[in-house]
Amino acid sequence: MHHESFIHRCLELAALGRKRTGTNPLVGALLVRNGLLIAEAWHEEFGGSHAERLLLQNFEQEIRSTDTLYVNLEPCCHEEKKTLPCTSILLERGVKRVVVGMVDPNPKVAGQGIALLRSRGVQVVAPVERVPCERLNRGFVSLMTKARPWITLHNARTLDGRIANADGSPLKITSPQQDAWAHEHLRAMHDAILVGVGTIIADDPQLTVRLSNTKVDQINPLRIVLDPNLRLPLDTKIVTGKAARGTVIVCAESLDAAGHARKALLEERGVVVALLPLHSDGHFVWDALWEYFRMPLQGFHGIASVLVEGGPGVWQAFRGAGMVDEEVTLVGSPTMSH
Ligand code: AOF
Ligand code: ZN
Repeated sequence: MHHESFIHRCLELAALGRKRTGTNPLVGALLVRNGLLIAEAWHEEFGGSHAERLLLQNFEQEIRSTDTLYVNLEPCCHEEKKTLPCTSILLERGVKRVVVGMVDPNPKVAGQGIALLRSRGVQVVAPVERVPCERLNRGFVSLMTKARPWITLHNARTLDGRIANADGSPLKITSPQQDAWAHEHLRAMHDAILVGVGTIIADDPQLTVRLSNTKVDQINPLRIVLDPNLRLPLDTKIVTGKAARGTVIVCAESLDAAGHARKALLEERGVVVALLPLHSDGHFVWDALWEYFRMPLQGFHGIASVLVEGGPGVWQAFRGAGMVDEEVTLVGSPTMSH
């Protein structure tokens, strides 16, 4: 049996749902008969059918007792959902063998899906390739276990540790190759990119996925700007033109009258301006922020992963709050020609 390679195929399928499943997990499922793949499906979007249900709905033939269903996440068994639990359709259709990548961290499932199937005579092998399964669904796992998205810090420095010129002006640190890598492996892999307003004022970045040569997601991450006093200039790239529709500016709920006027101007362009509580130390109340980003917003059904791109004040705030799951530093040699 090649359980591992079939689970890896589930993960490839599951990844097709990236940026479409919101706060739901990325799930792929397949059916194997006599060692051959005969059907596959994935959870395509938030609110759509779960992967294993979709697979069985589209596969009209009778299931044989020797067929094996593979799925990277434990089938759900909880009743109070939008749809019937997947364990029901597996049992109804007579699936007798199931291979599962990882236990569902959702406390409403948490092993009970597997236990139910076993109690009904289904042979369940689990977990298989748990580590890559948890890695793919790190956003969903984080939402379920920490009530916040997975957070990656992304920064760049020179070999000698500089992040800006001596006068504070921006310094182009990374090479075009490093930029393309970051677009493909960091920006395209996260639901949202977050920066402080200082980074927008200094660099006027676009915060989109565009430099990669290889096939990447067509959906750009949501752009989030932390801007307590709403200082954001109206002529920056992230709020002009089409980009505005994918941008959320987070500012303090205690905004003054001038701030409210700017907020109205931004909203006219399609930007969402979120008013959220601030602590006395000037940082946002993180729980309130993460709660806000669980909601449907600008085409996303909640945010499961965030790439924090800068600048130093924002990095420090995230480190200080213990909210860094992964940190990627690109080391560049800006004195060399690229
Ligand atoms: C998915 N897609 O393929 C699987 C999921 O809100 P609902 O009714 O869609 O249920 C979501 C829960 O179902 C989710 O938290 C997870 O525990 C379980 N499995 N969810 O969105 C899927 N298999
Ligand atoms: Zn399900």
